[in-house]
Amino acid sequence: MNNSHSKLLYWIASTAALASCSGEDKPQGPYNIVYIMTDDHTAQMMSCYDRRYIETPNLDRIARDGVRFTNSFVANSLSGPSRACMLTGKHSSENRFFDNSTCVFDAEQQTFPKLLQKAGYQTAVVGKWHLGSMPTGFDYWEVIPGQGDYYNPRFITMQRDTIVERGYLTNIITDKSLEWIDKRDKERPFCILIHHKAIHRNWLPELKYLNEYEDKTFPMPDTFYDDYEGRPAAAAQEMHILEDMDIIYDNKMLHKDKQTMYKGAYLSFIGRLSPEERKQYDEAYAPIIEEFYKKNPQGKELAEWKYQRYMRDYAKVVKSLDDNVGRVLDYLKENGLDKNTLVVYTSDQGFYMGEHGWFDKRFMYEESMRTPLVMTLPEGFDRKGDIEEMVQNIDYAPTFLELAGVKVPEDMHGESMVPLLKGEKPKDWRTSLYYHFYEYPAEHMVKRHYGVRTDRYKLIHFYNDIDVWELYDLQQDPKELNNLYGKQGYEKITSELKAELKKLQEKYKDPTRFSPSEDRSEPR
Ligand code: SGN
Ligand code: CA
Repeated sequence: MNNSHSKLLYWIASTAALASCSGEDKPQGPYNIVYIMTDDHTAQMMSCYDRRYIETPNLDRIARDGVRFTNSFVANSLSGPSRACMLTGKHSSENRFFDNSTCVFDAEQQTFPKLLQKAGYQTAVVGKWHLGSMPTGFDYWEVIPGQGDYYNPRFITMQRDTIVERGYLTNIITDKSLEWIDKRDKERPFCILIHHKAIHRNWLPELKYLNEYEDKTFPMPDTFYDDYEGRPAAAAQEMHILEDMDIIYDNKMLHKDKQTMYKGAYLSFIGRLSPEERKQYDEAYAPIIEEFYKKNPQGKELAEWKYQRYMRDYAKVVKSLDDNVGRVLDYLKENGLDKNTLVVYTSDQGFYMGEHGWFDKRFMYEESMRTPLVMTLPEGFDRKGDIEEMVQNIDYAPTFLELAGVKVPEDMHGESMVPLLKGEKPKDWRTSLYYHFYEYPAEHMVKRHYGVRTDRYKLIHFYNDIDVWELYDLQQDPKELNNLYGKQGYEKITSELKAELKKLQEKYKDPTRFSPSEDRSEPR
């Protein structure tokens, strides 16, 4: 597209944005979009959502100055699928990216960055991509290969070169993002996706924070010793802190005489450090390693010890992330961009911080179906505080398009959140959410399942090599311990939820039906 053509389209887009937000002193476009997404950062580890564990002052700034969504969810709790939902505004059934292990994102399909670009926006993505194919729809991109590296990380450039940068990944992603914003064409609006690897496994901290949180003892979640009664799919997972967390790879208890499944991977990750950096790293963990092997805890004592180590390392990685979000907010303010920019902070899904005894995600249960979502709004959008309506990651695409004054394509599944940001209470806002997880058999062994969630109930069907339904009353049992499916008194609500589920599967063109024999959802 030549420059004058793109400027014309941009003018049309901004005029439409103004018209759609008409009224005195009401929002004035064009708006920039800064979308910050982390990996596996759960709301329990953000102080604006949960005061039990750590402080995240910069993330809290976003919520304090803007809005906090209290019911934000994903459609398929896994990295690639979540990213595909976000880019396309469609469920996995229609964007065809079902799981991390077998799918490649069809880069030819419609995405919101492509539509923004057509409307004259400058678009960029920096950081984790994780979709198999290379990014399309961006004027600039620089992404990490696969899951990437925390230390002295590799990046793939637009010229398809793999380069190595020195430093800690979270800082470098922010540096590159701010550099691009700084150098952009200041005549046109922009949209940047800042995609962090933090807080993904195996939680390797920035060297300056190696000793952070070492004197802190985190409270245990009440469901830590869950026995999974009445929930065979929950019992079958392999994401248990005591049983599945690797003492070397995850908990960093490196020992020359000890072998574990992931020891090699761990050595290659920390092998990226320079000799001086490695010395600093080893010195931080040495006394902990020594004490651990001397004490040699077992059973319950080992489970609780692993939990504390996990919480501390995760918290350290969040600390660098929080600093870097602060850098972005400061930059926008110092450059006068805070007034016309929507800043979004979210994660590709939630995560277990010991609830049910687990780490990882995948399940449709609350901790992993939920994802944090806070935003600061451009001037004129006076909404403040909590937004309680149920939103899902398929809603970002229509939201950003409406904000840019671009018509939302009819085949998108999501709903624009713009009315919510304007403070409206739309009467016809959705009352149920659809969810479908496919990656099985695979790492962590969470069985395939789909389901429906309303504000009060959740109905889940685990299928494939199992045929189990679960029903929860989220008001009576928010921790989802008591499976009510098939229990007397719940027949009516069960059939209502099944009817709703069927409706959603038809709406989102997901061919899965209720019995595994009729299951035609095989993605491959
Ligand atoms: C890696 C991790 C898993 C994690 C998946 C998916 N293992 O395979 O623990 O569930 O990523 O995570 S690791 O040994 O490589 O750390 S996702 O967020 O990218 O979907
Ligand atoms: Ca993730």
